[in-house]
Amino acid sequence: MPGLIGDVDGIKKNLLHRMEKLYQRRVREGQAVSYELAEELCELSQEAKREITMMLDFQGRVELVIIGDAEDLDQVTDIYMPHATEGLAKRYCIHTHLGWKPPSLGDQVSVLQFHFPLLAVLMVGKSPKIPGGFSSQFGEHPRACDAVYLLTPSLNRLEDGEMQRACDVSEPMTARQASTELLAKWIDWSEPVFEANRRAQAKTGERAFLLGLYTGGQKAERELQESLDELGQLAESAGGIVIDRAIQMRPSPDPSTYFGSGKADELAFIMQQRDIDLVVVDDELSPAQQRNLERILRVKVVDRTELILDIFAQRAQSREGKIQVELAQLQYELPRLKGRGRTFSQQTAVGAKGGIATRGPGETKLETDRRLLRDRVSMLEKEAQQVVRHRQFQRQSRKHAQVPLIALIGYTNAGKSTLMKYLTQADVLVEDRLFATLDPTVRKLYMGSPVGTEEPVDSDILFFPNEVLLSDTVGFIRKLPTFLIQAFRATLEEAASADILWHVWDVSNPEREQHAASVHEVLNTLFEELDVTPPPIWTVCNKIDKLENPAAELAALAEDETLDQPIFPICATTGEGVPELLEAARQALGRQMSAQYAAQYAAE
Ligand SMILES: Nc1nc2c(ncn2[C@@H]2O[C@H](COP(=O)(O)OP(=O)(O)OP(=O)(O)O)[C@@H](O)[C@H]2O)c(=O)[nH]1
Ligand SMILES: [Mg+2]
Repeated sequence: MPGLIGDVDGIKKNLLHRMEKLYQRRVREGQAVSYELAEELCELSQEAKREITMMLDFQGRVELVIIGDAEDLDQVTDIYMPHATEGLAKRYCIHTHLGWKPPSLGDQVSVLQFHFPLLAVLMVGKSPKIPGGFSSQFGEHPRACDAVYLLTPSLNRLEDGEMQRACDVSEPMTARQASTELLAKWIDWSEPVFEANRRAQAKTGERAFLLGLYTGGQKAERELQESLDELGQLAESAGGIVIDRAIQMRPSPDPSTYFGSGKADELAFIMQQRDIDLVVVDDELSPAQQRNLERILRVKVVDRTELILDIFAQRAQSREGKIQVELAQLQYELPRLKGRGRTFSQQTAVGAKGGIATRGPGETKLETDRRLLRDRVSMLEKEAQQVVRHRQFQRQSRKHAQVPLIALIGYTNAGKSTLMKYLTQADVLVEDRLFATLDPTVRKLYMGSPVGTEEPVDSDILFFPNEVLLSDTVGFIRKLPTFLIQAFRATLEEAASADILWHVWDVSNPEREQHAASVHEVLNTLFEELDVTPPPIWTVCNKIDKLENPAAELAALAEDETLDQPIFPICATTGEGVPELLEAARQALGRQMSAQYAAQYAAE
């Protein structure tokens, strides 16, 4: 027996004693509310001027008594979650409302959130409209408990066949009437309500809801929608199922809750209604914003960064990749460690397997203190430095052996790995999802004889490279947080040291300009940090097979002065345009190597 929980300050001793005795009460098995218990609860509430919440098991035993405003029942979850496998299910709740307040949307959210088959709201006070009291209408003597509402879960079928959960609120009834209601009826009904969506779904995965903030302007709205589309792809890449999205209008983010708490209850209700497991916010949240939003929305909240990190954690295979991802995750988690207990009833349904944003450094991170994590960070940093050194060494031997490097870079899903595969038959992963590639791959590419074209060879070129190395790495995305760029430094440094960068660009994507801008932004940050002269960047316009009007669009691209020159239209799946790209690389590298050779020769 946990004792009384909540705000008991200033309550008189004899009242406290009576409250403690509530634990000895029992509601007859099968009955929802007993008249005597309802009366006692209302009397105590009225005298102590506190709301009382009571949790009972299905046999009618009192499990928990909470004193004070338990609006979001936070404490209840904290107490139950550690040892209740199915959360608060298999319990129901009786709750008093002071000041003749009818059930709120928050009460309805609780029914759905905690899987209560029933929540009884007892009105405390006197009805201002009915002289003599509410019960008197029914020929009863009005006493402390004068009106009871029963809240129960129910289901609606939407047009597309999806089941949507709802909460039915009964007409008010007297305590005597409520005592004739059978709990069993609600228990039998509630299970299907909570299970409906999951069983109806062929696919399994966490149900994600996207939230974006609209700050104004027409362009901003389009960008927001595009960014949300991409966020949806990210959520799906992480293994989630996107259920819906919502946009909040605000001139600027609220510093403590990001979205502002005005519509909180409404949103919290939608989350329960649609059986949402996690809310994904299209921006970077501060640790406090994230915590507050989780409290308000009552579901797990992750931001864009966390989602990206989660995908990275799933994909990283190589030692290097794993070190970089863990480092990034720890750096993200460190400021968020304090007070972030993720205890949502729904999470436990999938939690065993580890849901989105629960993978990675592991559950132990919550128990481990910051100091240990800092130690881990510095250890990983050392390892990462070793990777950097190892890479530097490799680079030197490559330079020494005069094997040039071409690095593929570009937005995620642009087709980098497809091109790599086409050119080298490398067994690399090609997938229509964001961040398919995470671990860097380097393959040899033989450049033996001119391929395809018959262009006149420059007299400056003394020889051509026999082979080059081609590297494929992690793709970029908009709003890529700088600490992630830093964590992936070893990989990106490799690209920065290349002799040519092929910026693979999906020209069939309507957001291609935004994509190119994001790629340039990441590259600029990188070059600035490394303080190196950027290698020449070529624009490789991929997926030309998907263009509706290739001739006109390619002509326009060729004229576009904002693009890095030269420009090569290609189709990485069929190889169209690839010979021209290769031949140009062969010549450029031949010219570069010949010049180096000549300079060296002159010096000697
Ligand atoms: N139609 C068409 N599809 C392509 C072409 N090139 C690549 N794709 C497809 O685009 C998707 C992404 O290709 P990937 O090669 O995995 O892209 P990536 O740039 O390596 O992406 P990340 O590894 O996620 O950064 C795959 O479904 C490819 O089959 C192309 O020229 N035409
Ligand atoms: Mg790839």
